[in-house]
Amino acid sequence: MTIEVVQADITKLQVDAIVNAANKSLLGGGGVDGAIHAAAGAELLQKCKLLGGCNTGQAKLTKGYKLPAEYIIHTVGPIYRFHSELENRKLLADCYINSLDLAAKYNCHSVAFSCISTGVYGYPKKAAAEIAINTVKEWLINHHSQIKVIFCVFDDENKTIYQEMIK
Ligand code: AR6
Repeated sequence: MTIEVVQADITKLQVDAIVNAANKSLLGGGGVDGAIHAAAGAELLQKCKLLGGCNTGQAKLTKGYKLPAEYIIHTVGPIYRFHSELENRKLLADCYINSLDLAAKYNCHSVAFSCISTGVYGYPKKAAAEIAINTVKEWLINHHSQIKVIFCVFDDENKTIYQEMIK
């Protein structure tokens, strides 16, 4: 199993797929979503307009357009204050599961995840990292998968948390 932590701007990563922390409209926004739309170019938004949005916990795939990554997997994390603890955990885990299902379907060998819901959506970072790491590990084992997973951390707080937990 290959799991790595990399501190980077996810739009710069040369991987088969990057996972975007989108919102239900899939029409862009701030944070990592804004960075991805800016770097991928206007064609991404044109395509996203045809996708009909995406429910929380689900995922949809587009090409990477101007990005070095071949694909973008757009997933919608839970807005922390909107849900019970149990729902939050389930919805965030679903983001990782559904994204990996799509990555496998498109024969991706490497996938980089942003720290879904840990920015504007307010998910406590430690709790989110625990779910991200455990869900990914379990998925890789259950699917006997060789996909290389990169947790792309941006802020120093997530970097410290992930590096501690991955050890
Ligand atoms: N590369 C990698 N990670 C990044 C980058 C980047 N270029 N920029 C920010 N992050 P957020 P959310 C990290 O707020 O909480 C958007 O407006 C950031 O440090 O982007 O799921 C969407 O349209 C944080 O750890 O996503 C939605 O409306 C992580 O990305 C809403 O925000 C996620 O922070 C989604 O909120």
